[in-house]
Amino acid sequence: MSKAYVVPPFKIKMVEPLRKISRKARIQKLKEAGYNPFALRSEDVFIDLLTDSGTGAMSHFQWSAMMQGDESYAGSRSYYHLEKVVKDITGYAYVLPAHQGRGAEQIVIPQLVQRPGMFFISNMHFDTTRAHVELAGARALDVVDDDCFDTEKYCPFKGNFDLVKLENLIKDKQPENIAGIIMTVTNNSAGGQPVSLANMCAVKKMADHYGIKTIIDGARYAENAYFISVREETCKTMTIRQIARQMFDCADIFLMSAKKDGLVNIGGLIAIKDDEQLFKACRTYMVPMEGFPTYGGLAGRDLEAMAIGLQEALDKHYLAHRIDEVRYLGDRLRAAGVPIQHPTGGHAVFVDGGKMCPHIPYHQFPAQAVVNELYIEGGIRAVEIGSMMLGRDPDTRAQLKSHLELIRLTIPRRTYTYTHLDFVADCLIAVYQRRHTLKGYTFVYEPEVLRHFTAVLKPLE
Ligand code: P71
Repeated sequence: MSKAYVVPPFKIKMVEPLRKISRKARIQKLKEAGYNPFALRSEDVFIDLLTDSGTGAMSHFQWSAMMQGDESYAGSRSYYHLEKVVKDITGYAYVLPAHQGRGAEQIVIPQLVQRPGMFFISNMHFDTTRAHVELAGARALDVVDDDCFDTEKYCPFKGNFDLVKLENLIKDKQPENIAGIIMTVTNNSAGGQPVSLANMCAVKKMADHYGIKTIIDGARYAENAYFISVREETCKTMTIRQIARQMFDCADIFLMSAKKDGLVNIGGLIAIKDDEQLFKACRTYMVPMEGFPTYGGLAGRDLEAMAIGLQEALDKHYLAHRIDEVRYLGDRLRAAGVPIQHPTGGHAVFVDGGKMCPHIPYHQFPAQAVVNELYIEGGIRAVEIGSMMLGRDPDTRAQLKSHLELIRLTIPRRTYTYTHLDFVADCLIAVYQRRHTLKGYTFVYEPEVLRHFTAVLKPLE
C-alpha cells in the first residue's frame, strides 16, 4: 500500500496557541483591513500562509547554538562558523552575511552595473531583486520557459530558462550590456518551480561563452536540489549536498534570503566564488549599508542559527517531508477540481485564480477576491500573486495584466501539520464551490510603489 503522506521527521517541543475568531468578526476585521490581508493583525489570523519567509520553526540545535552566539562587533567566532558552513556547501571563497535577502541584493547588484542602460536576465526576477536591479539603473528581463504559464501541464522543471529566448536576448541587447544572469531557484513567482541541473549548466555554458557573470538567487536552493534528486535521471544517485555543489558550480555569485532554506527567522547571505575584486567592493559597501562584514546586520546568535539551519535544510528526510506537505495540499485541492499550478512546487500551492473566477477581469483582481473569501471562510491568510501585486506600467501608469492570477498558499517550514493542511483544503474547496458569487475589487487608496502592501480596497457590486 502506498503511504498517504511522509511522516514528519521531527516532533514538537514548543507550541504556540492558535485562535480562531468568529466568522462575523472575520468579516469585520477584513473590512477594517481595507480588504487587504497584509493589514490584518496576525492574532486575527487562524492559519497564516502569507509567506514561508522567516516564519518557520527552528530546531533545538539552532536554539542552543544561539546561546553560544559571539556578539563581538568584529571578527566574531559565529561569523567564522557560518563562513565555514557556507564554504563547505558552496565551494565559494568569500562569504558575507546580510540582514536578509534584499540586504544581500542591495550590496551586490549595484557592483555589477557598470553604466546606465544595462540589463539583468533571469528565468524570473523576484520582486525585491527586480526592485534592486531598477534602483541600480538597470532593467530586469525574464526568459522563463513558457510551460510555467500553462498551470495544468505537467513539467518536472517549470522554472527552467528558455535557452533560445536567453541567447536571442543576449545577442539582441549585446553581451557587454548584460550585467548578469540571475537563476532564481526555485522560481518563486510562478509556483516555487524548480530549475534542472542540466538547464543551469546550459545557462552557465552560454554565460561563459558570452563573458557574462551568473548569479544564483537561492532562497530555496535546497528545495530545488531535492527536486533535482527525485526528477533528474542523471542525479538520482547523488546526495542533496552533491547536487547543491553542482548547482553552485554553475554560478559565480550566490545571493540568499536565509529566511527560507536557511531555516531562520531573519538572515541573508552573499557568497562569491573567486572574484576577489568584487568581494572587496562588496565588503567596502557593506560597512555603510548592512554593517561590518563579519556581522552584516545580524546578531552573533543569528549567525549561529543560520550556520546550523543551512545544514538542516539539506537533510533529505527533512526535504522529503517538506515537499510532501505541499504536494499533499495540492493533491487534495486537485481532487476537488480546484485549478492549481501543477505539479506543486517547493514552498507553496499556487491556485489559479484566473481559471477559478473567469467572471472577474484582471483589473478587478480575481485572485484577491479568492484570498479575501478564504480569510472569511476559515481565518486563513494567503497572498495574491497576480495583477494586484504586479501594479502599473511605470511610464504609462496603465494597470499591467499578469500572466497568471495566483493565490499563494505558502507553507512555513516545520510549523503546521497535515491536519492544518486538511482544514485549509476544506475551506478553499468551500470557496471554490461558491466561486461564481465572488466579486472583484477596486482601489480606495493606491500607493505609488509596492502598492499591494498598504493598498485599501473595496468590493465591487
Ligand atoms: C516571499 C518572500 C518575502 C517577501 C518579499 C516581498 C514581498 C512579500 C514577501 C523573498 C525573496 C525571494 C527570492 C526568490 C529574494 C527574496 C528577498 N520572498 N529572492 O516569497 O522569494 O528576500 O525577503 O529576505 O529580503 O514571501 P528577503
